[in-house]
Amino acid sequence: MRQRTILVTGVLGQDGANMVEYLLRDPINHVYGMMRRSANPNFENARNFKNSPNFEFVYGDLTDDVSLDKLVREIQPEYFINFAANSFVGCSWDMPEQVFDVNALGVLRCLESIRKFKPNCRFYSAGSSEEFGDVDYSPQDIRHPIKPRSPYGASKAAARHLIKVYRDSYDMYAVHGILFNHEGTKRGEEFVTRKITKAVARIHHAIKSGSSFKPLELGNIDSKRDWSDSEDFVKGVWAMMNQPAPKDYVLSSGETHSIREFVERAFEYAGYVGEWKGSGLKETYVLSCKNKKVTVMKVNPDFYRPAEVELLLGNSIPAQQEIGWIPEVSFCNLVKKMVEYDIDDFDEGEKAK
Ligand code: NDP
Ligand code: GDR
Repeated sequence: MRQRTILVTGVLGQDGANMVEYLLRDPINHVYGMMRRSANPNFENARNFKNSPNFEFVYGDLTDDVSLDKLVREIQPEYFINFAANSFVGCSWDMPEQVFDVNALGVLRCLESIRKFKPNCRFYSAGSSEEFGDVDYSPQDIRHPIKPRSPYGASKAAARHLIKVYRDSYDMYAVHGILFNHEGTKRGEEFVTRKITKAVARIHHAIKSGSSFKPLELGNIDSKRDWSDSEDFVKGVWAMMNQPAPKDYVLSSGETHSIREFVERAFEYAGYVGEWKGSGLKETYVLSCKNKKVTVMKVNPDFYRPAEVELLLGNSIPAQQEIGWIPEVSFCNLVKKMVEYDIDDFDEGEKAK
């Protein structure tokens, strides 16, 4: 059987791993998963595919054009899906140069490797709703002005311009999907959704065993995000890569919810009813539990950002109508799935966190 060769970067991260799992459902696909060299790589997200005969790990780094040239020259991929990035907005003020090097120049390096060694390879660039920043209108669509609020958002905006330039200049099939927040059971623990569901699991197990626990600490609980499931989104990314001609789309759920609401739903799915007490920096979330009031969340200003994106709400109707992408997992089902997974998966070593 003829095989289709696909290079996926960021393969140990959330989207890269979900994309590989999705692609390997079709035996025509042979997937090379690029990882960067690390002293202690975490293969947790790759456990379902790392031994698949249609999958191979390869080393590469978006900051190293030699490695990218070598991979594209030798593998000759038909598709190059770039999920690798420094993806944490919160730390992008602390290391703006590194974020730009990986997220913007990294995309340039990928485009150059493709231009030189496999010009008909289809390329995906992982754009972000953070490019919209301080938004002008809701819901945000593909025509919304680019107004980033963080070095991360600015780096993704730069990548978006590069994609357009390479598409126009070299007739390359390159797309820059504008994806709103997407989560799941492979989500990194520094992102707010997973931080909450991991804490809910930890607190739930402590309450059950009658032991003490530290409350969850969060920053701005009033910002609003348009959250979806990463497993839904990788299908939309693949659809974007398989159009007759390259065109960028927004993927989003079309609903927006505050962090505060995510906290409420997460404790609710663990079986608790809570209430908000106090305000501002003194605000807490308190559960009624075994006839006692227990504080399970408090505000910590250390988690505030120098500039915040207050509201994101995306319009993915064009993607649904034109490339047939259908989101399947609702906000409530996403929260429920993450909470149940983290409660079941809870390991005693996490008690200390
Ligand atoms: P993750 O942070 O989970 O994964 C990013 C991956 O990139 C990690 O595996 C990381 O490797 C790898 N990486 C980082 N730097 C480099 C480098 N210099 N060279 C090679 N690999 C590198 O992100 P997600 O899976 O959530 O996101 C995928 C992409 O989509 C990212 O580009 C992100 O910015 C973008 N995006 C994500 C959204 C979301 O809500 N999830 C929304 C919109 C855009 P390591 O494991 O070694 O750290
Ligand atoms: P975001 O995701 O910045 O939207 O970027 P994150 O989960 O980090 O923050 C979402 C919102 O929650 C607020 N918040 C906190 N965030 C974190 N991480 N930790 C906290 O303790 C906390 N308390 C409140 C934040 O201020 C923010 O308003 C994600 C990433 O996946 C990007 O790579 C991607 O491009 C965008 O989504 C779309």
